[in-house]
Amino acid sequence: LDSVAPSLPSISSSRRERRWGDTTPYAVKKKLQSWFQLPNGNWELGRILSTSGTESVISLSNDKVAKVKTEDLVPANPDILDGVDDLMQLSYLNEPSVLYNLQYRYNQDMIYTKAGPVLVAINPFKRVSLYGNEYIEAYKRKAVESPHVYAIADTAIREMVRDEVNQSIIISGESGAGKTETAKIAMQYLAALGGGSGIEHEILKTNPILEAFGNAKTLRNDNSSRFGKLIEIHFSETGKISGANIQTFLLEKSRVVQCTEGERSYHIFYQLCAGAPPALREMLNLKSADEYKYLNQSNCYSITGVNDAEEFCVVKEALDVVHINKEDQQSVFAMLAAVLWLGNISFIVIDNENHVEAVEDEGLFNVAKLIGCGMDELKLALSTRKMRVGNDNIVQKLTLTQAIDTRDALAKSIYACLFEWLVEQINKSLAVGKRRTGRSISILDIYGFESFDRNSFEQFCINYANERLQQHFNRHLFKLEQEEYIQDGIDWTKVEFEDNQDCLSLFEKRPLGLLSLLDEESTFPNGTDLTFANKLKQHLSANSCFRGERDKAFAVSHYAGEVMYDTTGFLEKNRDLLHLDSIQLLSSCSCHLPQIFASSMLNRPEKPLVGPLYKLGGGVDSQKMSVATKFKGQLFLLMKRLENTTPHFIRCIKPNNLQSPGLYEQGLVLQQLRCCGVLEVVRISRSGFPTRMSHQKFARRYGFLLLENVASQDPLSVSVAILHQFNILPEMYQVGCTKLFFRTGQIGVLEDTRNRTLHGILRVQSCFRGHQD
Ligand code: AOV
Ligand code: MG
Repeated sequence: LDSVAPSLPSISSSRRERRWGDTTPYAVKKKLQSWFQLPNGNWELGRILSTSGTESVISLSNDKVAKVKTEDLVPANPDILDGVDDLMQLSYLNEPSVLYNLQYRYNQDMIYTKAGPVLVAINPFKRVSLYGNEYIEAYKRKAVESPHVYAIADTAIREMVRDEVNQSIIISGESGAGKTETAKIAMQYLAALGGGSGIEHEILKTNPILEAFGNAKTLRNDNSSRFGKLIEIHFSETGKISGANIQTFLLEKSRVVQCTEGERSYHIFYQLCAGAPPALREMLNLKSADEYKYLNQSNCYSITGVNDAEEFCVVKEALDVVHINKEDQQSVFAMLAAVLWLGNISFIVIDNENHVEAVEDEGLFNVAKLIGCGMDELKLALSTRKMRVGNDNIVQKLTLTQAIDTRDALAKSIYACLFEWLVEQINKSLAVGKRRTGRSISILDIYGFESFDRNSFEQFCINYANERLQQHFNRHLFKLEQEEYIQDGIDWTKVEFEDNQDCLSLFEKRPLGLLSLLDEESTFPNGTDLTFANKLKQHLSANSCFRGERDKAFAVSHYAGEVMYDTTGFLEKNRDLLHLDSIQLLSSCSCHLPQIFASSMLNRPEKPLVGPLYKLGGGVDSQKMSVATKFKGQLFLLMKRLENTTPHFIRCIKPNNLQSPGLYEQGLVLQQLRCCGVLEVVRISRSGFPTRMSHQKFARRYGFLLLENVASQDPLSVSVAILHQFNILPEMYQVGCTKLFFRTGQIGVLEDTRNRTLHGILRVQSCFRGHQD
């Protein structure tokens, strides 16, 4: 005890939050390795030198020793378990052991680790040599066993064929954790194994296109997806890819006109400005990115390591591959240029009531030319609004704010329609042939959980989507699994998990939930962001997931942490109005894309047609669905679709916030592991009974191995007789009313015996036949 370094304080138990410490009593023995937490929160490995009463003395790697409370020590695993490829194999399952194991592997570029049924992927932020044809071949031949996205994709294919059930690969994680890259790696494998028809090349080329139009640099991720995506890849009965279909969710369109300092708008704008060849430049009257207001407001033009001009060529080639012809490509680029030029249109005040008119400058001229309308019509559509008052049509002049909003709404709509149109063209090209095909594998990659200093409507929607996805994950890995045990009456102590139902209810409850209240306030003519915020505080303050904040702000306790939202702009973004004047302008254009956009807006009931101002078709208000409600509907359908598939979960983890390689921040990793429930999944899988078989099937499959004749007995008795004969340890299985439940690996033992016996029987039979001949 004399040698205790006085500089090291003893560590109190209050600081240590051991949310899922191992329940096995930990006999503190001399020489055992043990974890203890440093004041900075990191864990350090020590060896126990002595224990007296409630205190222990441990030696650290740097030859120092420390006195700590014995109860603060957390058992460490023996060295031979260093870097196991499935966390289930750890003898001691506790937070520091899991963190250490993942870090041990990460330091050797082994970024994938299994956590029971879930694949954990830690973003390397650098090229790792784990991909390509050789690896694909190896996983296909099952020559390698280490956890990998390829192995997940391989399992999905096998289970699709074996069980004739559609599969899904569901990728989640925070912004910048690596979901989109992981989705591409999975697609690569599916394309390699199911390739042959040529359609796989098209499928892979959708990635650069959708990333160019739907990804942008944010403060969290240089290539952040600003839309959600589900790609469903169809396979024929012979296991070949026969087509695909892409569904996208809620593109963040505000980014087109508004962008935070240090972030960028969509990649395609910068690519076009940097990479358009001279003829195209001339036709679009294209300038450099910094001359466009929509792009120069955030003061960020380039991304380290990315050449926008080169990317532009990649995108053009990809557009060729998915059969978007040159003429359509030109129209696409013209629409992009029109959006950029729209941002440069300015207004001047024309009377003493602050009404404005668009200035006849380069901006106005170029937009009119690019969308194919007259300058006068464009000017009118941006500075006035037609209204119906009683039986009269009147024209109202707009103020500066109204005019700017109208201009920006037009730019956002053109861009969002362009995105949808592109996805539609891609889907036509990827369409599954006439012959009905077998099955599909869907890959889900949505925008990850986001928490910035300032969070708006976009983060509100993105985080809501993540909350839904988290519930799907929970349902499959905890709820359904445990319900099955309980339903079948087996002995089972429930494993607790963080249920996020309360937070989802906060969003979805009617009439007093975030979404309903938002919609209600959005339809009130006098509703403002402030009245909305006040209403939330009035009705939701009792909810434990909700906290009213100063002014127009409120906070939500998400599964991944608390996020503070600023309601500024919520109502307008939720209403997403595009005035009829703008739609009419687009439909009168001579270019075909604006016409298509206009008709898509007019034909869909949920599209921008309201406004308390418009009465259409016999005076009935055409009610437009709000953005939030539409999104909620999409998410429900998505969940329903996923429910009908066998899910394979991949959890991406971001090891640091600097997007830099080799940096593993324990606290950050731990927080992600905790909030997504990875640790509980391991716990359930380890103590659970992942293999199950009905008594009938079990009796049929193994009954013949019995020494005594059991033909007359019921399946349950046969099953029990088999278990006894083979001395399967009682703790390795559970007998339910309808099924048998086994721990991992147990069924393999029986299968081996079965195979050996079958081979034996066959050999005996063939010998016997040989004698007869
Ligand atoms: P995300 O999809 O999860 O974020 P990404 O897939 O875009 O994250 O990954 C962010 C960046 O991390 C990529 O651009 C790569 O630089 C790097 N990265 C990720 N995975 C790998 C990998 N396996 N190998 C090498 N680098 C990788 V967001 O879309 O923001 O939620 O909305
Ligand atoms: Mg992404």
